[in-house]
Amino acid sequence: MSGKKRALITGITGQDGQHLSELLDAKGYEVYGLIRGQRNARREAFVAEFPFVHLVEADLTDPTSLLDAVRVSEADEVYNLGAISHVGYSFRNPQLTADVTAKGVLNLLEAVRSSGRSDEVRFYQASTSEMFGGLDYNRPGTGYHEESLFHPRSPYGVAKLYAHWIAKNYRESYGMFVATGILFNHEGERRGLEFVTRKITDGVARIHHGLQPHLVLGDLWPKRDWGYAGDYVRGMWQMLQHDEPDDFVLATGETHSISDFLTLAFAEVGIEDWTNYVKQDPEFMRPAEVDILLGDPRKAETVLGWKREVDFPGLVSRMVQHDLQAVLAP
Ligand code: NAP
Ligand code: G4F
Repeated sequence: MSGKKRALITGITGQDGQHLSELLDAKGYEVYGLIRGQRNARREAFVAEFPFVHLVEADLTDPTSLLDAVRVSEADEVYNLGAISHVGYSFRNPQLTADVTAKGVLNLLEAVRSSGRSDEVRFYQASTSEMFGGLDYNRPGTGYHEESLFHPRSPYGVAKLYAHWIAKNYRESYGMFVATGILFNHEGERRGLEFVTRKITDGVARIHHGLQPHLVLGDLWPKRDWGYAGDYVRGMWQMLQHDEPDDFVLATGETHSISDFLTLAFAEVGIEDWTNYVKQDPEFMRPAEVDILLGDPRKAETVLGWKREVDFPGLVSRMVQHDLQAVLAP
């Protein structure tokens, strides 16, 4: 075996998994990625773009496959990014969300524990600002921090809260190195088209090229603390290099509405008044909404030295510029 550090990433085909694979490869890691299902187009595309990743077939709902993945990879660091991660979808499929996003974490922690290597493995759990819920009573003026009260507002948020606490429980019960990153929304050119930012930048690019007449969205007033995914995966890695396992918020400390995002995105293609290009449909509204998310990243900045580099206008601009090319690709 080479002297390289070894990492196992679940959710490797997702936005963060792609950024993290690149980061760890650049740092000289041997990267293993958990991939589910049979051969399909997404897998082929992933292999073409990330040939350095060793793929291991497994599923977060299948404990035996996870034990195999931990054993085969002999990972020093396990990053659990796999999840049903779409909040709207979680209302339509709450049981699957619980199986994957909540119990899947327990399955993976147990796989590490029973592999006999739990003393050597550092584990990252992808926790989320959705656990806070964005309500008036629990929202500090300076933004949510690691000790803020939780009040999840979706089956996804509730599943992630279980995942967060079972991860902390394995740290406290078994002395495992388990860090949780409470990450606020992070976006970029690899964001799935089902999330609002990428739906907007893809739509703006299509409208600009005459490929689509308008965008259909849900509520436009909710506010999010939006950062760039590349900055956030750096923070995940920093959490696992720290002396002690701990919980860290990653956020920008700014919050903007979907309308603000629309204004900057349309301005990028010279459209000042976007109202005629955006329609609303209840299909994209949720039974319970998270009104406003604002994070306080001071602990990560002070303890880890983490700092985000891309600001809000920079994020919108890079996504629109990317999609202006991407929508024309064959
Ligand atoms: P994403 O793009 O939706 O990717 C989700 C990944 O999970 C995909 O690779 C998917 O694989 C995998 N997955 C789904 N079901 C699975 C199963 N049963 N077994 C194994 N893998 C499964 O998510 P992301 O934006 O990269 O986010 C990464 C993690 O951070 C997620 O846990 C998310 O909940 C959390 N998070 C994200 C944000 C954010 O703003 N992006 C903020 C806070 C927390 P397939 O390709 O096979 O579907
Ligand atoms: O882009 P979204 O779907 O992201 P959301 O719900 O904030 O969740 C994302 O961030 C979380 C961190 O806080 C992650 F944990 C989670 O995994 C995911 O990555 O929706 C953002 C906002 C919501 O208020 C939604 O109601 O945009 C609103 N929205 C309005 N129209 C829409 C749409 N969202 C989507 N996906 N599609 C719409 O057409």
